[in-house]
Amino acid sequence: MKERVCVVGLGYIGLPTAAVLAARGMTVHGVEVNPTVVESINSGKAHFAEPDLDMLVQAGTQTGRLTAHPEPAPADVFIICVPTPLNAEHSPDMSYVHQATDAICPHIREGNLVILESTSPPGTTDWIAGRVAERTGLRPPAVMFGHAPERVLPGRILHEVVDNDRIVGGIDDQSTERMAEFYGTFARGTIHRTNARTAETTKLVENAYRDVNIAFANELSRLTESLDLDVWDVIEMANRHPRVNILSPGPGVGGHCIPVDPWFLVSADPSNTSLIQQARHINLEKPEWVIGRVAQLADRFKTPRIACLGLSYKPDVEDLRESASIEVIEGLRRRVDGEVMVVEPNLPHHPDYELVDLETALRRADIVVFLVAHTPFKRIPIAMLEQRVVVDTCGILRRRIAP
Ligand code: SAJ
Repeated sequence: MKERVCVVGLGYIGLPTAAVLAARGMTVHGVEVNPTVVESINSGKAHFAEPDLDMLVQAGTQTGRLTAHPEPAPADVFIICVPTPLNAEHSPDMSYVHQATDAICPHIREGNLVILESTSPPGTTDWIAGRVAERTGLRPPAVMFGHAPERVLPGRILHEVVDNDRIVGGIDDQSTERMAEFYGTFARGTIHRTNARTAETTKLVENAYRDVNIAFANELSRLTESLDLDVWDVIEMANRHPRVNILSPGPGVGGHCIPVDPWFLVSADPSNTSLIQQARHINLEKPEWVIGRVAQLADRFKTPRIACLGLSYKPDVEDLRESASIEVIEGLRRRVDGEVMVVEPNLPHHPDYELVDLETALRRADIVVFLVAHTPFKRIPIAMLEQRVVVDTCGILRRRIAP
């Protein structure tokens, strides 16, 4: 018999997961606190852009296997996919996980599996099991609990939900086995079994690893500037070594995960995370450094016209979460007495910025600042950049493709 699944939180992870499970024939009861999102999903539309998601949501709602509601319902498997943001002190705000746990408690029955997919500090799955026991009287092994971190890349979510390797960590062996069986019904990647605390920590470590490595590249971009060298040349040459693989510098680190998750490790053990903390600071300072450089170049012009190319947090997506480009653009608007034009080919419009089309911006600009390596920017003919001061924070000139 196909499982009944209750997915709590229909955001960037919950909705694609719910839609994939429905496509596999499961009955999915999605839970979302935002009524507009509930309405949108029930009418067959995703509330954010992600390749192929609309199609899958529409198919799920048409077959009746995917429905969205304000409240949870009884199910065989509960999946918690709610946000775990940072609070002002850089420690995790677990209030949504706590609310989601309390909301599912009245529906939990013996034999159920409760999965936490939200990125969480070590020990959260144990906390959920404790809370459920307190509220329902049901203790493991009567109910099973585990963490399965999501590791999908925005822009490729539907592929990666299915194709990525999965880590499943239960609070006991029975929970781990049950999770492996559940993920095995729709995941094509290898399923790696571990315990809940290891799974929770692994996810944080993956994103901290990326942050530390990007910080290294960002530090190199400043170092090479002061040595009057091209950072892209240095990285390209160094990466010819068989055991060196340096990432790319940029205007800063954006998105909802990499700038956030390392703090969860720092908050779990501040005294043993000095490298992780330093990397965070290096990446956080990068937009200000870019602003300073552009402002210095702008001094040459009476009323400088600056074209900022790219607003999203990474290439070829419309996602603006924690975008370093926005920080740079805001800083330039404050610092430079001139015109700051914003180009973002992935968005039709933006509430705060009047978007300028690429050609107009290039024609008008004295200074061109590449902030995101979007594909259309890689096609800009070099002749269109002549006579302009170019600040290339993301290596566009390196990554050019023939128009
Ligand atoms: N960036 C650089 N230089 C690089 C690579 C990235 O500056 O060489 C910047 C990007 O421009 C962007 C930020 O880092 O601003 C993050 O982009 P990303 O593409 O590296 O990662 P995300 O945030 O889109 O997704 C990450 C992924 N984690 C890892 O690759 C370890 C994804 O697999 C996770 O599922 C996701 O975080 C998440 O939800 O945690």
